[in-house]
Amino acid sequence: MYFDLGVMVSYPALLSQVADLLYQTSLDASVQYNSVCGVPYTALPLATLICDKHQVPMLIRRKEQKEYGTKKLIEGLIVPGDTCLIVEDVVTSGSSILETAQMLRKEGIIVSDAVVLLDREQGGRELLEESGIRLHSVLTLTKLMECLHHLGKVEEEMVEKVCKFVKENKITRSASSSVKRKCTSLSYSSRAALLGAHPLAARLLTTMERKQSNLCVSADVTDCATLLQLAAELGPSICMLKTHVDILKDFTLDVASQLRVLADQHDFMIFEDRKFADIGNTVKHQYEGGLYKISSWSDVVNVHAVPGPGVIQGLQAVGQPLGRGCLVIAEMSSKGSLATGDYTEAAVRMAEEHPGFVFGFICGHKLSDKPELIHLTPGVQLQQGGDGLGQQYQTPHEVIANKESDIIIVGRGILSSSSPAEAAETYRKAGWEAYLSRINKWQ
Ligand code: 5BU
Repeated sequence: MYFDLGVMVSYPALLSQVADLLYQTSLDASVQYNSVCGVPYTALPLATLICDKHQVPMLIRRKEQKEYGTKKLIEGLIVPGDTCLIVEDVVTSGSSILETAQMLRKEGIIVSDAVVLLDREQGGRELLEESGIRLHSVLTLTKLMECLHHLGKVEEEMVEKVCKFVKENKITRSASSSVKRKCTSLSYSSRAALLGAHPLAARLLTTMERKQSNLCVSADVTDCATLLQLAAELGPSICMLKTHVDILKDFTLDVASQLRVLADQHDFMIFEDRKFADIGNTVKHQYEGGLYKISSWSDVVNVHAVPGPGVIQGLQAVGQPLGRGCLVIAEMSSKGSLATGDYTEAAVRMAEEHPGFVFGFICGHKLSDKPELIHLTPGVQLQQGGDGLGQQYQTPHEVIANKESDIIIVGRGILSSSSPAEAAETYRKAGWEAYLSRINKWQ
């Protein structure tokens, strides 16, 4: 069974009508995007027509890398953090859309939706969904056959034959995607029990399941009394409290001890968001000494990958004997972040190579198929948007259910509420429901 949709380019009026239908389908699904990219080649003119008619910027995916000049695989203005809608003519397994999405994602572009003229209903929709891409189709094969039959163009017998063929020829998942499916559907508690899980990750995952919380509150306040009050009030709702100790105007080690007591009492981890980014020897001092003595009270710290593995090894020398853990910043939530593509991939490798100390990532979406690693995502609020200074927000559902991260990090979404405790409960429930919908998807 083959659909030769390439022939559409010879019928300009038809091509233009198809472009309109694709655009309308994305509107009906309320898809938001900043650019459009057609899967080469048939969908290229369709994307061009949509972009021209509706004045949307276009991105072009090259099929072959240029051998001279920029060697770029994506042409057009790339703005990391922007969202791109993929356009395609026909979908069978979804692999061409996925390839295009991977190339765009490598550049830091968000891809969450694709629109297609014809869905052959052979498993592409489900496979794309596993990779966080919703498929919107103008037509499904069943609908097409119904129409053709209704118009007297095909016999009943042919309709049945086609439907039978589709049913019997669903695309089977590749080994790698079944691993992905498996680890996406694992519960926090079953991941805690995995061999190779860092003891701190195992403790955290167990706490998350027990408290039904994948919420980390970012306690970005400037005085210690407010910090301690927040820790006491929000303690029951959170699995982790994130601090920026250097914005506190009255920090003392006694405050750190009081915070530690609250953390133990309410069973949450303390995460000092220090973002170490120097050579191993310097970060060792910054972690252990100075005014803050971070290693003495914080369960978790994080590092930028930019200095190379030495930054982890320096911290590990101090933190591992104390049972502490570390997160590698593989992506950032801020607009224009340079932590994308090859950098992100190298950061993931660096994390995976230090299992004795690193137990996860700061990132925008799931990056590793190792279920013992934990993904934490900042830039979360109940409404999408930004803060005017580069911060970009995704919703808890988007982060946990669609992007398959594990923990939402929420600051102002909770702190600027008149009742932070109530707001924290709202976020806890939203994060937990998103987690349940993710793991139940495959049951
Ligand atoms: P917000 O109020 O929810 O926007 O606060 C987010 C917090 O997460 C804030 O403390 C940031 O320093 C921190 N953060 C972030 O927003 N984005 C990142 O990529 C990283 C940390 Br890493």
